[in-house]
Amino acid sequence: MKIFLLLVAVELCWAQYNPNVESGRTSIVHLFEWRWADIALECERYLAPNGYGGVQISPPNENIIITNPWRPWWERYQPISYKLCSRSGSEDELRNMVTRCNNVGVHIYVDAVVNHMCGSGGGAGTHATCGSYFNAGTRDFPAVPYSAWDFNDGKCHTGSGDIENYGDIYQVRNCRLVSLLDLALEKDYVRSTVANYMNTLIDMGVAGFRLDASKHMWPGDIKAFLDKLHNLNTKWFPEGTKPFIFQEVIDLGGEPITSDQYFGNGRVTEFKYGAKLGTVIRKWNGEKMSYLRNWGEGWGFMPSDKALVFVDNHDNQRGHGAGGASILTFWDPRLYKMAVGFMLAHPYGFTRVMSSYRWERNFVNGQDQNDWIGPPSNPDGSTKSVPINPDTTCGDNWVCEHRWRQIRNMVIFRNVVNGEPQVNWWENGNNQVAFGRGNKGFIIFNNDDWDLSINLQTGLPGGTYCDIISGEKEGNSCTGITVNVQNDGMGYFQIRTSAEDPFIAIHVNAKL
Ligand code: AAO
Repeated sequence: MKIFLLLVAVELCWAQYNPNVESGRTSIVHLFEWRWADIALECERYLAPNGYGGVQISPPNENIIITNPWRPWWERYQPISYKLCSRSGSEDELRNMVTRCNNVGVHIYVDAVVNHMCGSGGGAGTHATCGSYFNAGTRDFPAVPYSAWDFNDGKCHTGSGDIENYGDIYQVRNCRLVSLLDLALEKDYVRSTVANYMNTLIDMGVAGFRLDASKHMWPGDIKAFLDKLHNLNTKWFPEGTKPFIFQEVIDLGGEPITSDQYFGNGRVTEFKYGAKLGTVIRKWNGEKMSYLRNWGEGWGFMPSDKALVFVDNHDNQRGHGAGGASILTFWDPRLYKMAVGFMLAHPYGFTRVMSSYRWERNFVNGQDQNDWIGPPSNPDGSTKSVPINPDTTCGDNWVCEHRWRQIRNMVIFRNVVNGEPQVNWWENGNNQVAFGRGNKGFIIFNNDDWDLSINLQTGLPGGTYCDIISGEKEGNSCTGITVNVQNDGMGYFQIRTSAEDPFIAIHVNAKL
């Protein structure tokens, strides 16, 4: 009986909070707007060999086609049905990708848009990615099917029918987010329909879900459809495994809806993480890296085992969502690599790496007029595939941050130090900091405007290590900086302000 209760407790503790990555893997990457065929290849040729645990994919279900502006990325956040054809590919291509990725130990996490359907001004017709008919004006989505009964219109009491005040929890959850038709998730029919959609994906082999716009759904409604979900496909997961759930709730403080209201359902996105880390690394508001000593819960973040963390996401890298100007992205590569490096070295949270495409920005009064631009595409609107250059970077404006040596090697670092405590913190009172992870890895940053040269306790066994930021271990030599650690664990580090990347990281698997 005792053992049984213990097992139940373990199950309750882990269940939907467990990312379901293969043992030894600790991060996922958001391959924003990638085609399923490209993701399948990427799992096999790059993600598996480099220790990535999974991929967050763009919404796979049918969405509205918007042509003014031309095929914006955000049309995929306007569902028309739960049929599985999208700009990323067909249902067959989706299934093929899930199978091939799972077969190499890389799992798939679906961005589930279930709070709403398309915008109220979406019109009527068959301008949708599987060609299904719909009428936004009459709330008719026969391909699901949903009808006017299945929406919240009657429950919202704002003049516009849209959310007008984030201080009012009833508006936020019963009214339309930017005019998107709000589903009545208190209805069992809607809950079951959403659960059926998610179960189709679970049966296909996906490992979990990002729940889009969770702030706009009542936590109890989310729980009701989660309770209807199947366990994961036993072809790839142990019997009785629940899907990993992470809910998109933007909580930067100052609103009545808070992240902790959602902990019962699964993990929650910690938006404070990227907003604060960006401020620190940019040295805005008098922030310095030394203050990162108690990074994590000490900064008022949610408990580590509830947090999904990231430096930037597909919204705030282009001024949507929240976080503001401090958010670091690939547009500031030197600072960005430091931020991602810090995130991947630090034990807090479950980490997600962003992988983006470049677009032509056009700032007017600080606002990017081109924040809508969709993925690299052909004139007919189809998304371009991701070409790989001889030097392993990506072409055609796919940024592929996850292939940047510094980021990829830090994903491996995190796997190597997994489970080790943070130790040997050092700081200079400004922007030079260092810390270790048990006796497995050590990282040091110089974000000050003067050179750093110092002997520090690394906690590592004596030997010669390859810095995995300036290079890596290749055969029996280092392609970048070499670090000597004495038998007492002391190591000498030098980082000039002129360094391409002002940080150094070493771990036991990159020892000569
Ligand atoms: C598009 C058009 C709209 C049009 C609509 C319907 O842009 O003009 O009305 O179609 O025709 C994405 C795009 C939207 C797009 C939508 C549908 O971002 O532009 O609308 O697809 O195509 C809120 C939500 C959050 C949401 C975020 C964008 O809470 O869930 O807005 N993110 C997800 C997705 C996102 C997607 C959707 C949801 C919809 O990741 O890609 O939208 O499926 C406050 C609130 C936040 C709120 C923000 C932004 O944030 O707290 O909850 O996020 O405002 O409205 C400070 C505050 C901070 C505040 C922030 C911004 O930082 O501290 O709390 O300022 O004011």
